[in-house]
This record gives sequence, structure tokens and C-alpha cells, in this order.
Amino acid sequence: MPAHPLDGTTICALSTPPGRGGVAVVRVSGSQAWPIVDRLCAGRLEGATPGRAALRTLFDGDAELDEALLLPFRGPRSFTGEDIVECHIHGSPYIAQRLMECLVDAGCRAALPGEFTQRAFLHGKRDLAQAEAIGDLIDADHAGAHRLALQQLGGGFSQEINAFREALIEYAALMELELDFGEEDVEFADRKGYRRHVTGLLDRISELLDGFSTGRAIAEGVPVAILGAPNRGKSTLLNALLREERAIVSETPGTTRDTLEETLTLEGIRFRFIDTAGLRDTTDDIEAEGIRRAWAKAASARFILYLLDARDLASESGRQAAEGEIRVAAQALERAAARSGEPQGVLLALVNKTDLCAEPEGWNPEGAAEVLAISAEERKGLDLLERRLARDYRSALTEERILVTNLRHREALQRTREALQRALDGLEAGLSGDLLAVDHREALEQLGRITGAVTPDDLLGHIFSNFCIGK
Ligand SMILES: Nc1nc2c(ncn2[C@@H]2O[C@H](COP(=O)(O)OP(=O)(O)O)[C@@H](O)[C@H]2O)c(=O)[nH]1
Ligand SMILES: [Mg+2]
Repeated sequence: MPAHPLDGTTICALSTPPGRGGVAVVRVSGSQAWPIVDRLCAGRLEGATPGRAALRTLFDGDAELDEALLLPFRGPRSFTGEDIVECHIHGSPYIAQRLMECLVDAGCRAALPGEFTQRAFLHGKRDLAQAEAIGDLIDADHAGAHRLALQQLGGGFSQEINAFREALIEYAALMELELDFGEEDVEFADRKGYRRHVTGLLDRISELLDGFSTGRAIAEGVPVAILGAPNRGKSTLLNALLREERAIVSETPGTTRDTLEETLTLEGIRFRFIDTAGLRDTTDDIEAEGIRRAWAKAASARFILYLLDARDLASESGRQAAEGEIRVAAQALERAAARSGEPQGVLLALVNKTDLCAEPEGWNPEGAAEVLAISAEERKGLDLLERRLARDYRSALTEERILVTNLRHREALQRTREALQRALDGLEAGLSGDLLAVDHREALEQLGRITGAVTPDDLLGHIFSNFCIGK
């Protein structure tokens, strides 16, 4: 049974990674934080100034354990909202281990994963979306993910959700009023106003939901599938982009049989380039499976780099064949998007091997967003390609745009949208106020889950158990 986060205990944890280091930080939070640490430093913590570091000797029984820099805080002006003492010790695993044991002997409990952040939430220092952003911030290992986590930590998203809720709460109050006067045929204020308001809200929620795949792509790496018939230079392109010989390049068609994925950061945005098996009719089972995977990767990619050979495009019949290929690919992507409900990736036609043959002028096949001429072998045209890929995502990050990246938030927004849509439909159908109120309350509840204004029992444990210990 995990202890309740606000069970009155004082918790402690090593907040820096385990192992040797210059400094390690053990954090203690709770009403007994000061007195417990005070005991470990021979009564020399009391009288320290909150927010000011104090150099003290820590004792393990009678023996000296370490010279430590203690940083005490008084709640509510602390990360968790409780009294805190941060013990900055020398980064020896032995010292950290002993200090933790001494703290537990003195009455602390070892913290659960995410318990400091959970206490910060429960004491109103952060709402739930912001607390989750702390987890994302710690996990961020590239500029894009970092930027998104900071935006969410800043609270813009939470403010917007709260504004939605406040407006809906006003209407809920009017609906309740109507119910109270049930028999007297009173209609809650202005139903036209309600419709207008909810329609506006639905538009904005849809906008936020549309941004999800962009936000998610930035956080996880934007998937880019490299597609096309065998021998077009797909593997050569992957190697050229990565500047290393990652994929096997060969004149033998059908060399790449599985998908191969590598990441590359362009202008602070992480991309996941996926080399695929060449598309062709085949009787080989393994190759056929590779081709099936190629299409699956393309369906979930944000960009599809469709490779063509410049030499094939020199003739009218070759151009027509290529147009046919691109049309087939674009249609397959469109069908996949319709099935999954995810936005369709951008198909870029890449005319490769332009070192051997010039690209056709002004050729613009249907289904391709753009045509770019490259030579993977000679690394020509790759700068332009890289800039084209980064363009969409760079603007998404620089605009002050709120991007939803968290699956939980998306689900709550989707349910909000469904509930509000039902309320609107009910309004059209002339349903009574008590029936509308059910959907209306559901929308309120779902929005409340995002910021933690509403927290079903299992929600918090689920969220914070994914954090690391000491955070
Ligand atoms: N001249 C020239 N040859 C290329 C270029 N890109 C790829 N190739 C050659 O085309 C052949 C097939 O390349 P590969 O990358 O294995 O194609 P894949 O089957 O699409 O992955 C290899 O012999 C490459 O050296 C290019 O831009 N110019
Ligand atoms: Mg290949």
C-alpha cells in the first residue's frame, strides 16, 4: 500500500542521479524537515535563515559524516509548499546512502516517485498540467521538447482551460436555476448565447486537438519516412543526412528489407528519419513484409520523402509513370489518415541523382506538396531539404502557440468536445435543461481533470508514479 501523499509524514529522497558526482542533493520535505535535519547536524540548523545556504557538519551517530551545504525553506514558500531542507553533500554513493538511512532512523519516510511534485500540486503550488510539465522538462533531451515543457510549465495552457471552465460554470449555474423552477417553464438565460458560446469553445478545442500531432511530433521526434522503389537512393539519402554510413547502400535492388530509424536534430527540432524497403511487387515473403512496414511507417509519418530517379524523368513516359506512383502513394496516405483520424503527412517528391541527369523543369505531380531536386551521393540540395523540413515545426515553436503534447490532456479534450457536441445537439432537438445539464457537467468534469480541479482517485497515483524518485 503506497502511503498517502499527505499522510503528515516528512519524506526524503536523493534528488540527484545515483552514483558518484561532485555534489549530491538529498531533499527532505514535511513538517519535521527542519527538526530532523537539525538533529543530524548537532542542533545547528535551527536559527538558519530560509532561502540562505548554511555550511554544517552532518553526523552519523557520533561520527562525522560530511561537510554539507544545507538549504532550508519554510512552507508555503517552497517547492512543495512544505518546510524543506535540501542537503547538498559530497557526491559519494556511500554518504548519500548513509544520510538517507540516518534520515529514516530520525523519522523520515523514503519518498515515492514524484512525491515532491505531487505534494506541490496538493498544496496548490502547481496545477496538474504544470506538475506534469515538470516531468516532461526532466525528460526533455532536445530543444523542441524542452521548449514545449517550459511553455506548459508557464501555465498558459492551464489558464486557457480554466477560462473555458469558468464560462461553463456560469452556464451550469443558470441551468441549475432553471431546474429549480422546473414546473414554471423558465428557460435558462439566453439559449442563443449558450449556443454561440459553446460553438466558439468547440472551435478552440478542435484547434488545440489539431495541434496535438504537431506537439507530439516535436516532443518525440518528427517522423520522416523515406519511400520509393528500390535503387532510387533512399539508403544513400539517409546516410547523407546523418553524415555516416548507417544503412547498406548497394546496386542490388531490394537490399533494405526492414525499416531503419535514426534521429537527427535540425534547427533544434528532432527528426526521426526512417529508411524503408523499396516499393515493388515481390514474391519474397520477407521483402513483402518489409514493404508492408514501409507503408505503415509512411502512414504515421509527418513527412514522406518520395524518391525518384532523375534519369527516369527524362522521358514523357517516365514522368507519367512517376506521376502514377505518386498518385498511388498520396491516395494510400489519404486513406490511412481517414482511418486513423490523424493528419496526413506532407509528401515531398525528391528527384535524386541529379548529378547524372538534370531534373525536369516545372514538373509538379499531383499529390506532391513540393518537388525538390537532390543528389544524395553528392550531397546536393540537402540544405534546402533540411530547411524545408524544419520550417513547419520551427514556426510552431516560435509562435506563442499552445501545443498539447500529453495524451491524457488530449483524451480529456476529446471527451469535452464530445460532451459539448451532445449538449448542442440536445439544444437543437429541444431537449429539456436537465438533460442538457448532464452533458454540460461532463464537459466541466473532463476539463477539470486536465488542471486537477477534478481528480478521480486513481488519477494522481497514475500520473506521479511515472516520475522519478526525488522529484
Ligand atoms: N550517381 C548517383 N548515384 C546514386 C545517388 N544516390 C544513390 N545512388 C546509387 O544508387 C544505388 C542505390 O542506392 P541505395 O541508396 O541503396 O538505394 P535504395 O534501394 O533506394 O536504398 C547505389 O549504387 C547508390 O550509390 C545519387 O544521388 N547519384
Ligand atoms: Mg535501401
